[in-house]
Amino acid sequence: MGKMRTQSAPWRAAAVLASVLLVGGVAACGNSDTGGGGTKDDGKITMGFSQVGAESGWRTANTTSIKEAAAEAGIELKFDDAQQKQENQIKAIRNYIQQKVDVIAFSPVVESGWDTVLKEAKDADIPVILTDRSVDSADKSLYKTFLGSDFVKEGKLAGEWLVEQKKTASGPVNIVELQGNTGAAPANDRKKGFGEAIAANPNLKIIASQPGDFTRAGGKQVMEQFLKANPKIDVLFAHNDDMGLGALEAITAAGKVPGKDITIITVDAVKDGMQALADGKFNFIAECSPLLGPQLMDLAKKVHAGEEVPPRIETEETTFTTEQAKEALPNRKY
Ligand code: GZL
Repeated sequence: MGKMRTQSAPWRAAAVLASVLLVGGVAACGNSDTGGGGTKDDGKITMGFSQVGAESGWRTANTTSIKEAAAEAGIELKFDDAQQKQENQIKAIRNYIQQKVDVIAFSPVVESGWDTVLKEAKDADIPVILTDRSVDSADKSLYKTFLGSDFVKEGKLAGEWLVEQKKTASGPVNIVELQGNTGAAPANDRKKGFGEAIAANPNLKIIASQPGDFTRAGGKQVMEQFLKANPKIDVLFAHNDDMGLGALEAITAAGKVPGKDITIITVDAVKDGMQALADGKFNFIAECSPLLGPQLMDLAKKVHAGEEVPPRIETEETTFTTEQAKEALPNRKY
């Protein structure tokens, strides 16, 4: 500790004034966007949000919905894009805990490996809301609620449509499957729902299934491999539109007609996917709504106020055929 020097009266008054201003300044800074967090003096809620990434049209629409809804709700949003890496999400959540935000919300890129950081948020008395994707934590007290879709149902609807379409098939119907990123709830659950549904018709066989990471590039690359390795492919089931759109390029390059030589079923129903469906390049889409922002902000306010909320809130969704896509396209919000 440096030697403390006494000061004359005028200097001492100036030093006191300076220290008061400094403390006031730091306090003001502490509530700014750079840190400090917590409910702002004006009672504004601060939310820390960790997003999976920007891998698909669905994700882009989801991010837009969250940012617009936060602004609309007057919620201070701290937003992080994890580039599809769990370690980046864990880092972001720890930053939000340090900043003492009022609420943490995130879309877990994979189902497992969250208990430790969620326990840290719970110990810091910061409520957590899961949105879009869930986690496999046995301890349900680690988060307040889950807001999103029933991915098993989406896969089931896709499979049931195919069973109906192929009910008169006399021989094997070869299916290839483009999965979402390994370990992701939508990948695990869509695969489960689809597989259970097509079991109704033993002619329907999944001959190849690989992750395409929910991206167009991934869908194209894996579909190229499928086409090289399998001379007879009758159906593609892609866990999202973007992988299906990437696969279209590979199918066309292989001299096959998408939607005719190969039946294509996807999930999401984002605009580009709906256009492909309307054009007959896709044959069926199970919708998965990204427009979770307004509900998320309502939940954040309730959770912050200490109100009870349901443990799981599922979004309303439907399915589309080519004709239905033509009708729906003009009014699609995403
Ligand atoms: C589903 C969401 C999935 C979308 C993909 O809720 O997690 O991730 O289906 C997105 O398009 O990449």
